[in-house]
Amino acid sequence: MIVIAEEVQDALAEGRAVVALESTIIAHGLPFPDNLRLANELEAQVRASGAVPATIAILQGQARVGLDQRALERLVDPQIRIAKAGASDVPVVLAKGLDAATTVSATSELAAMAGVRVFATGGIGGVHRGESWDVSADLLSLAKVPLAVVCAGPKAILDLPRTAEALESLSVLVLGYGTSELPAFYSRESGIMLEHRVDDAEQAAACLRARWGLMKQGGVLVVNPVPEALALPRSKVDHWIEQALQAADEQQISGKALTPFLLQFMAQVSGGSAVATNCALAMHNAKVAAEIAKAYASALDD
Ligand code: PSU
Ligand code: MN
Repeated sequence: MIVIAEEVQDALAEGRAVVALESTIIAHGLPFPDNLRLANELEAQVRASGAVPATIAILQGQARVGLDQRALERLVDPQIRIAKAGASDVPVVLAKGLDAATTVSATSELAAMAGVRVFATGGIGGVHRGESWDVSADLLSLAKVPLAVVCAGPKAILDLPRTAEALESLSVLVLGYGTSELPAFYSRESGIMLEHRVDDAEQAAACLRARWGLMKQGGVLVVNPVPEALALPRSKVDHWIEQALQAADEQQISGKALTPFLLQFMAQVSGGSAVATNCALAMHNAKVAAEIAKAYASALDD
């Protein structure tokens, strides 16, 4: 039920750097055709940075680790309207022979199963705002799976203070990458200070080795702020998020549909600048993830 692309298999067998990429950001997080372009550019970025990309999705009941162009095109095909699978949905999608884009939680668990140690995405899910108790399974997978997830922080549409507390309770190691503050996805600042900071890929890789080699602990969240040039001002973002949350409330959007709805609303209300920023931060994360994967792989050689 799991198929690892040959190129990915070879890299893993030879101990070379591999970076997992998720498919929900492609299928549900961004409009067409920006999504397909980003899917290709993320893979190219990982390659240019010296690692092998492994985009993960479930197609016809097979968990695929490493996708070809046809598979990427299937993910974004508006006619298909592919499902969104979190970790707990994966067995059903496999058993029924269905297609699904995988979220951070599902991607993490499949990546780890294949032997991949580093994963790049845009922003992780977390604790939603309000009193709904909508908490992303991303947090639980992070706690459980020995994988480094490189992101630009939890998505700004979330309750960031509660998400930061939940990460701490779950014993997820959060490493600021060149920052001492939790980045807020579209913006570089959140006002939430971090306990731990690293300033390069070698330092990050050393933390991974200590966490997994010695301590046998779970996931690491590497938070990498969006590049300055494309960061959006927090006051603007907050204003758009309030409008997005109000629209979701009026239209009674909840559960799985909520995150895609909010992101789509942000894309529209920002006149596309939220999409440009989302793509830029994901590209930056792919680069940093490849550097960390290389540092981790070469340290294992020593
Ligand atoms: N990061 C992005 N865009 C996205 C997502 C992350 O830049 O669309 C997706 C990820 O797949 C993440 C999911 O796992 O949103 C969270 O959804 P939920 O809140 O329903 O768990
Ligand atoms: Mn949810």
